[in-house]
Amino acid sequence: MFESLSEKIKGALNKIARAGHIDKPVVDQLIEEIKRALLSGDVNVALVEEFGKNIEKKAFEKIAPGMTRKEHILKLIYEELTNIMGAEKPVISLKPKKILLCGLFGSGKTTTASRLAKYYKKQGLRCAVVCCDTVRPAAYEQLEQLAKKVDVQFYGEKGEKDPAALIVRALKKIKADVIIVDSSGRDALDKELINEIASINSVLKPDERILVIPADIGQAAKEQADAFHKALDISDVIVTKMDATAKGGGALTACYATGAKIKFVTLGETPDDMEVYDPKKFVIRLVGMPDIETIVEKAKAAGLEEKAKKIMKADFDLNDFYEQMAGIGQVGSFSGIAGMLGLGNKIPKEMLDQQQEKSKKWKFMLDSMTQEEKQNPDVMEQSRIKRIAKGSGTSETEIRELLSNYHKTKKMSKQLGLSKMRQGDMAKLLRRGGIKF
Ligand SMILES: Nc1nc2c(ncn2[C@@H]2O[C@H](COP(=O)(O)OP(=O)(O)OP(=O)(O)O)[C@@H](O)[C@H]2O)c(=O)[nH]1
Ligand SMILES: [Mg+2]
Repeated sequence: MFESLSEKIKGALNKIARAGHIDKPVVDQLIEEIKRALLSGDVNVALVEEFGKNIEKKAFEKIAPGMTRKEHILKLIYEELTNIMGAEKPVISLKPKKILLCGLFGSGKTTTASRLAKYYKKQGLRCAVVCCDTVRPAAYEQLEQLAKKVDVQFYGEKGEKDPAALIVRALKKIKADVIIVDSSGRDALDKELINEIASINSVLKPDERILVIPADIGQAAKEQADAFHKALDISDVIVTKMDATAKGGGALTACYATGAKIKFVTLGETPDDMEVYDPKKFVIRLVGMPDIETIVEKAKAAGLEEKAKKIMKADFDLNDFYEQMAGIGQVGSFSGIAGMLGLGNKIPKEMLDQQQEKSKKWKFMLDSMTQEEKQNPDVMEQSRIKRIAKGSGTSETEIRELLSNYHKTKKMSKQLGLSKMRQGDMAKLLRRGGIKF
C-alpha cells in the first residue's frame, strides 16, 4: 500500500532512531526528508510546509519527564501526520438507509456498491444493490454478478434508459435495510451527469450521497470533491485504489482539506478490500511503528505526573486548581492524578458528582477574574470579590467558598507532599480539611 511513501518516511525515522544525539541539524534533516516523502506522495505543498513548521516549532520544547527527546519527536510526527490525514475515525451508522454512489468513469462505484453491501450485511443488515447505470451496457451484468458473489439482493432493468423511473419501481419492489444505488459515470462532472444524479436524488431521497474518488488522482481529488459537493451536496467520500498508487496520501489529505468526510478506503479489487478509514491506524502503518501509540500514552501519563508533582509541591494557582477540580471524575485529569498516587477510587462518587456541578459555576467566576487575580489569589479583597460576583452572576459567598477551597487544597497539598501517603489518606484528608464538595 503506497509503499514508496511509507518506505521513505520509515527510512527517515530509522535514521533518527539510530542517531546518538538529537540536535537541531538532525531534526532539520528529518523534517526535510519527511517533507520530501510527503511531496512525492502528492501531498499539497502548503500542508507539507505547515507540517514541517509545526514539528520545527515543537521539537525542542520542554519534554515531559520520563520521555526521551526521540520519543517526543516521534510523537510529534505521529500527531501532525494524523492531523493532516483526517484526525478522527468516522462513525458508521447502522440504521436502515438508502445510499447513492456517484463519481466519474471507472472510479470504482460498482465494485464499491458490492463492498458496502458486504460490509453492512456482515453487521447483520439486509442489503440490496440497484443498478441505476443506464448508460454503460455491461453495467447490469457486472453488478448482478457482484451481488451474487456477496449474496445480496439485486435490482436492475435491462434496457431502461430513465434512471428516475427505474428507482421508483425499485423502491416498491425491494425489501431491505440498506439500499445501495450504483449510478453511471462520466468523463467529467458535466451538466448531463449533474442532471442525472439530481433526478435520481429527487426520487430516491438518499440518506447518504457518497462520492467515489480514485486515489491515483492524488491532490486533484480536492477539485473533484469540491465540484461534486457544490453540485450535489455530497455527504461522504470513499477513496478507492489506495493499493495501486503512490499518491494515496495526496488524495486523502486533499479530500480531508475540503471538509469531506472520508468514510472508507478500498485497497484492492475484491469485495473484501475495503476498510473504515481510520487516520490513526493509517498513520501507524505509514510510519511503520505499531508501538507509536504506546509512546503517545506514555507522554500523556508523563503529563499527568507533572501535574501531580505540581499539586504535591502545592505549586498551583487558581487556573490549575480549576483545571484539576473541573476535571474530577474525568479520565486523565484529577482522578488520573489521584490514580497515580494510588488513591484513584478512594474519592467518593457523590463528591465527584457534586464537584462537576460546582465547577460549572467556578468557570464563570474564573472568566470574570483578571490574570493577576487568577495567578495570585492573595490579592483578592472585598471590592474585587464584589466585582467578580457581579460579572459572573454568582454570589460573594460562593466566591469566598472557591477561594477557601483553593487555600485549603493548597495547604493540604503541602501535607501531601511532605508525608508519604497511604491508600485512602487522600479522601480522609479531603474530609478532615473541611473541603466542601
Ligand atoms: N487495484 C484496485 N482496483 C480497483 C479498486 N476498486 C476498483 N478497482 C478496479 O477499477 C475498475 C473500475 O471499477 P468499477 O467499480 O467498475 O468502477 P465504476 O466507477 O463503476 O466505473 P464506471 O461504471 O465505468 O463509471 C475495475 O477494474 C475494478 O476492479 C481498488 O481499490 N484497487
Ligand atoms: Mg460502474
